[in-house]
Amino acid sequence: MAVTGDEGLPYQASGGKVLSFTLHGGEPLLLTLPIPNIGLWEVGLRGGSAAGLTRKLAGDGWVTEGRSADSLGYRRVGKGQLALTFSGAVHDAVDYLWLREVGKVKGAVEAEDLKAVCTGGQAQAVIELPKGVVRSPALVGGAIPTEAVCSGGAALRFTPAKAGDRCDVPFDVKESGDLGLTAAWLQAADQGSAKVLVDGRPAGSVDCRAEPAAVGARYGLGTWRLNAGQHKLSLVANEAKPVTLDYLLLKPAQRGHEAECLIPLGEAARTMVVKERFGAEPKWSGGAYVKVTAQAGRPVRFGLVAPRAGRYKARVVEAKVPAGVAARASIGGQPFGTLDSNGAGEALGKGAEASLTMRGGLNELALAPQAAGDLALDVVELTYVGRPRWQQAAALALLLVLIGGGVVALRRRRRAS
Ligand SMILES: [Ca+2]
Repeated sequence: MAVTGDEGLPYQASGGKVLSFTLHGGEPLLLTLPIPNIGLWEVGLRGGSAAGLTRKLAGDGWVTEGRSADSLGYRRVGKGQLALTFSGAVHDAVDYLWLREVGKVKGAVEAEDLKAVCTGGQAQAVIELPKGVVRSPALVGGAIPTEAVCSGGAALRFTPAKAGDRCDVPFDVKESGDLGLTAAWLQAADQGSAKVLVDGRPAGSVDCRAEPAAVGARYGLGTWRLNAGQHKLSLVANEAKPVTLDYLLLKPAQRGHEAECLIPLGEAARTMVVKERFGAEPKWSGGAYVKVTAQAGRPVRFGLVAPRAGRYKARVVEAKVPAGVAARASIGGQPFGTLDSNGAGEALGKGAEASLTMRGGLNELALAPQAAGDLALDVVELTYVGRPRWQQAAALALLLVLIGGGVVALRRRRRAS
């Protein structure tokens, strides 16, 4: 092994020098790469590609294939060192090695770091992804990784033994308030479906069966009023097949229920795309809008979480998109007017307003398209107005009974005196 010039090489070496080595099939050549912090790293090199030469990285298994010809792939590694070995019976040279950290999704609560507790089945952190995994088209734009890797290089896989098995995943909320929750999932042919609960309350369900295998799909779990402290996301298996959670996002609700935090119901998730703002697009509420490709006569449904039962003033704001169509909107079966998603380009919608009654927890927002095309939603604003009318009537009746009782008692006392 020696540092030599690049005269005998078909390329010009960086700095004009390379590490040349000759192996005789015995002890491998070991190079140690310094890793500054835990995370997902892509490792690559120039050179060391002669036929008959085997390159091997120590540590956990491959996450996925590398992006380019000189990339060896991705490894999730801790602080310390990563060993790269060359073996075979061959003469070759290495020009340089490179390390690149693959970013986590900004603000993500990595599922693999959460302490899941299962009732039936098991949960474990996984780093291996299915062969041929792609980046899901369900989330585009914004500051998201474009590579087909999990955020943080790992995910939490819940493998139920049977339908009904449950996995509780605790997560922390730092400040009390209304929080929009979303979760990213691994999708593959061997994945299953599960009901989702937030602190034991229904938050829809996910179906992670898909081909080809994909990472990056992120779906809403609702906007919830949560106090600071520990909360619980629960997965209840619909079948004996795994579901794999990549990360959670907790986003303070500034304006209302962001469309990307609404819970897709029924078929809505199949064609749903979250479009995050990353440049000169209109200023979507919360930085994103949601688009679903609808078929004529087939309503698109979302779950909308009301913090308590009562009367609300609600405003549903659509987004305008080129292939957009108009749809009749309703919440809990109460008509809401028409929203038109059609625009010359991407644009902010005007919205429609209505007063209505909602139950506490999950309510259904339905959009019935007037033709086949795209339905796009930006945000739903909910303002609590008061108790439901039946509760008001009951309170009034109770008050009248109390007053009546009081009057009777007063008269009796007067007669007695
Ligand atoms: Ca993750």
